[in-house]
Amino acid sequence: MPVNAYDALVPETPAGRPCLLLDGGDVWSYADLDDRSAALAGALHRRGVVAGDRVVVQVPKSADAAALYLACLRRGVVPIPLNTAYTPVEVAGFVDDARPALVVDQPLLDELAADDEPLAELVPRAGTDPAAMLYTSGTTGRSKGALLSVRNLVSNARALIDAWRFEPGDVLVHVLPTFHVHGLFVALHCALGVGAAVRFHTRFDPDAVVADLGRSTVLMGVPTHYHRLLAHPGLDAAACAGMRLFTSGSAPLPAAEHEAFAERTGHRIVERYGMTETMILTSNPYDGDRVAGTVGFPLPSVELRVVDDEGGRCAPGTAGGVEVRGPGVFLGYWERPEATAAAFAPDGWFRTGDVGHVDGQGRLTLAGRASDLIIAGGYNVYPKEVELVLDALPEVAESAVVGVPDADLGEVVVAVVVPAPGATVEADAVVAACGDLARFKRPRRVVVVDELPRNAMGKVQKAALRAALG
Ligand code: MCA
Ligand code: AMP
Repeated sequence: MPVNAYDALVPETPAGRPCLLLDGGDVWSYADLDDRSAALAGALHRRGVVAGDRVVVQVPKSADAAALYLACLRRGVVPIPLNTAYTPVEVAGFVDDARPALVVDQPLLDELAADDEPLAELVPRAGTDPAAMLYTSGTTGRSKGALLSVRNLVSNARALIDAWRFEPGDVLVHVLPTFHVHGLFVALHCALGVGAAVRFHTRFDPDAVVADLGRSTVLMGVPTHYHRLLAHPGLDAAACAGMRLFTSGSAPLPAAEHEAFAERTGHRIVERYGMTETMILTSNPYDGDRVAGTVGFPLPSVELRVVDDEGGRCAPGTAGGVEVRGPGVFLGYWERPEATAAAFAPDGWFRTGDVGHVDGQGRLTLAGRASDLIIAGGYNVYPKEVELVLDALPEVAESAVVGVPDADLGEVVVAVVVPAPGATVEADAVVAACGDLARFKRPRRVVVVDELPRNAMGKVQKAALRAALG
């Protein structure tokens, strides 16, 4: 049955109801957001962008940026939001790969938003049509466009609104970037889907967030946010008086921080687990025990299994690869049939690349990842991408990039480098050589060694490096 994602995700809401409460004090009502997204829909149309076209968007978080996302949904256009930290070289790579009809930066967004011929029509799409494309490296190193369908977005929004009891009276503190599933879909869809208000912070400022908690009901964050809030002297039960829900995800929330937060505020954070390719998969319960260090139960429509290396099911308590099925699982990687095929088991289950175990009740605990992906502050860094840059330096014989535990960011990027014969490696030069990579990917520390630890097969032992550096 034809459906329009905007129509399905942002149901009719009393026009004057506040929607986006902005940093500077401005308020956009639901009618304002509807009008601006219709204006941007008109602007896209007049630039010849049609349903199914891809549009790359790299703009700072703003109300206009949110309206542009919704404008794309209205037109059936596939937005490709990019991290604002990506360098021009990285962006050029994505544009090359995606062949978008339009690349929107801030000047172009300003121009589009000034266009004043709204187009209110909502273009019908099939549930299986792509609604958005997000670059992610999945379980391997190379960035791929994950195609998420209209059904992926809509079904996950409904599941989360239900699981987390969203209602029109909610006020969501939105501190996440709007170029990832977490901030763009999970947070926005839950709030807009019920006509709730969104305190739209353009950056994460602990002072501003603590000040908002007294007049809000929900906060969604990554563990780094909670770590920084715990360092704020103003965080206590009184500051959270109106709050009903805190959620965490994108990276593991240390159990000690979950407990510390409960002690300080009286709130147990609901930790949940998801992935770009699958949307949100599991959540600790709204009612019932929220167990620190676990990511809870599969959402009602999600099937989850833990398998060993041969694909056999693991018994409860035994760790293995986490595989899933359900309406949130993506369509596949843009123009990468082999990578798409490799991401699924022969019987169609999606291989998350995460390692974990379930208990007798079906509650999932993650134990790590099968790959050596680094997650720093909720941003993914693929060691290979950084190693390729370092290995190209004349003074470097070889390198290994690992994630080393860090209280604030969870992990930080550390480069271990073996100098070429007779050469000297300067840490600053190594970091400077990464200038075409986004800053969050650049090594925070460079360690020079004579040789890398290897196993009998000659493979670099990253676990040994992490243990030695942690
Ligand atoms: C900023 N910097 C970082 C990171 N963020 N370095 C490493 N890792 C990071 N994540 C660096 C900047 O390059 C800069 O370095 C310095 O920190 C300060 O920059 P600033 O922008 O002020 O940073 P911040 O505001 O303190 O940012 C920290 C942050 C941010 C708020 C935690 O990283 C963030 O918003 N993370 C959330 C990511 C997220 O939403 N992930 C969801 C994806 P220099 O000083 O050298 O210039 S996962 C997902 O969507 C799935 C579905 C899921 O499960 O949710
Ligand atoms: P991304 O590919 O950016 O969507 O990141 C998804 C990955 O983040 C997952 O495959 C997990 O490894 C990790 N992740 C998300 N939520 C959690 C969580 N609550 N605990 C541990 N890891 C998580």
